[in-house]
Amino acid sequence: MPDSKPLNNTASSFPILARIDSPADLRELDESQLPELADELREFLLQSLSKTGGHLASGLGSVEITIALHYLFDTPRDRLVWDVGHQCYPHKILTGRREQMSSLRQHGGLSGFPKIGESEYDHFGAGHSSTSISAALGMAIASEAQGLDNRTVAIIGDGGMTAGMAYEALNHGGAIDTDLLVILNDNEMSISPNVGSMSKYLSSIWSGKIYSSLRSGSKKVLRRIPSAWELARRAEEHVKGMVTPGTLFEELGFSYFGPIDGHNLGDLLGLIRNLQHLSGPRMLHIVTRKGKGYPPAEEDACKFHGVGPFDPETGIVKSSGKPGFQSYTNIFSDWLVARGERDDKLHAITPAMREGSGLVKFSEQFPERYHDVGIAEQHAVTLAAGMACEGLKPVVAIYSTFLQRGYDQFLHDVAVQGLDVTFAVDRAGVVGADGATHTGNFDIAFSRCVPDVLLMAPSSGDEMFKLLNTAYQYPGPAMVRYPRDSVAQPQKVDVDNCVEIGKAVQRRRGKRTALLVFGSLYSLAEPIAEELDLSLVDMRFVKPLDGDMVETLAREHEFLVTLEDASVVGGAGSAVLEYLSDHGIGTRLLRLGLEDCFPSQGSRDEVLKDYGLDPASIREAIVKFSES
Ligand SMILES: Cc1ncc(C[n+]2csc(CCOP(=O)(O)OP(=O)(O)O)c2C)c(N)n1
Repeated sequence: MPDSKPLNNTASSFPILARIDSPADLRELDESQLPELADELREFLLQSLSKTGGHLASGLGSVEITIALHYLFDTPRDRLVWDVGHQCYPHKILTGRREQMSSLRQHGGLSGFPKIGESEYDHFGAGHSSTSISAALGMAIASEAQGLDNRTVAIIGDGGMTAGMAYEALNHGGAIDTDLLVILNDNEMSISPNVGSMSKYLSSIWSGKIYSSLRSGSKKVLRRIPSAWELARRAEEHVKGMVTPGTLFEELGFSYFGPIDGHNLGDLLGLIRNLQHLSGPRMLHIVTRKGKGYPPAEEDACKFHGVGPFDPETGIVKSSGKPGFQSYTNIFSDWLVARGERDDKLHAITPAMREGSGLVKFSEQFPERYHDVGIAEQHAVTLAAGMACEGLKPVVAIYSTFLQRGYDQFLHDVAVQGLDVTFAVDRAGVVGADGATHTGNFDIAFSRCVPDVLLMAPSSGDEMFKLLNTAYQYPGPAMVRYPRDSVAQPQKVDVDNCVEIGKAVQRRRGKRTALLVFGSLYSLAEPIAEELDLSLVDMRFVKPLDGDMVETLAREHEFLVTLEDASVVGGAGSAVLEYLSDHGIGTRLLRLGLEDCFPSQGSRDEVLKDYGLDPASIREAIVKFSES
């Protein structure tokens, strides 16, 4: 664990919270003490995250439901499955990890998500959204099959409910009688305001527009299950008429309760207690406020969805940018707007990542050509395929890790049909604090086996423009992958210049050893090449690989070294190795990249160092290899 100081959590600062080292301690409290505990938990979370950074707004919004669930359920025997997991910090604090919160998301510290190996209370790991109902249903079926009587609860947000997977699970769960409680935590926000007709439907239930018209209809549905009807009647009395049936979920086979105020502990406890007497698939819809209790986060929940360290008094986030440097994301953002100005066929698509993917400017300037499809990567990719069929020029801006969700769509809908879709693949390689679930180290391996795809990795900001132009003008599927990192600010936005497809550039001539760099680690490679007198090549393309260049380098050098910010298993270095082997070339090759692993968490530099991708380790590995 890192040597970071725990927050001052003495009894005087947090008198109730300081006594809770496990949910068993929480259950000792009198119900009347819980609102006070909620206040302390919120304050603790705020103070703690102001130092470490992290997902603040979602946790603030889920304080009461977390307390209620641990108070009423027999955790860890009963299972809680958090969707995405970014809202689980209150859960971490109440389950014995309060003192470790100062290490949250730090190198060697607590994960920012639930993690099975971290605690017996983390029943299912997450990071990607909309898995909770499936996982919880699986656990519930397993419990039933083994004759156990423990209970399972999935907690999912309205953002999480925009993904198809959630409906696949509801469709299955609603058709079998397995005992499962789904808590739908609805705050009308994904990272940015939630989108789509389901979001509108949920809001319309809450705003009461369909309250009265549904009331009689759903009573009919519930009457078919006498215990449910009786429960609904009692629960309804208990929460003073705040329970409104929701037909859509009932049609899917779930007994639906809500919506109720998810910050009112009395209502939550009353209703959940009653729901515990029911069996079968049930859904409780609670309405919460993202950022609850901290005005800066309530006003700008998007900014406080995931933040760096900030001043808790003012809400001002500490700046982390390096002067003269620009993030690859911003470079893409500038390119997209400039290219969009030129070409009204350009449509930009994001699966719920407007801010992270650098689409804010484009969305403001070209709202009619901007499509936030919700957390729906599969749909995003096939939507682009459809647009391309009809002559549009779609650009899918997607994180490497989330492209994994859209892989079949990329392969089957786009690539097989050779459709003209540009993929701007952000967060490719080491991502830093989000850790293993978000790492983008697999995209090269899973994309380069797909025929006729262009796969490129820029070595600088200026190169990024050229490779984006090349991808955009290529009349088939093309990907540009770039990391969560900054590079020297390019001179000006370039929407014209392309590079020759499949051609690398030799930037330095040296002796004995040639260093072949795929992508952003180029900036680390340059001084090493100078110092060790290496030949240095900016490979630009993983696919098609510049075979002529590889052959020439192999002929002229004793050793080849490849360098990439991606898994070495199936990575760009593997492509070079295959080429050498296929052509009977025996030159020795060292492949540097992420080893066969799920990378650790920490700052990008710390994680790169863990895998020998910091300048000193790269240098040492090359020296050792060239001497062997
Ligand atoms: C498959 C996938 N795509 C995108 C994301 C990025 N992401 C993390 S949280 C989030 C919004 C989740 O909204 P919601 O479920 O409503 O939770 P809230 O933050 O509002 O509490 C998104 C899009 C993700 N984690 N997983």
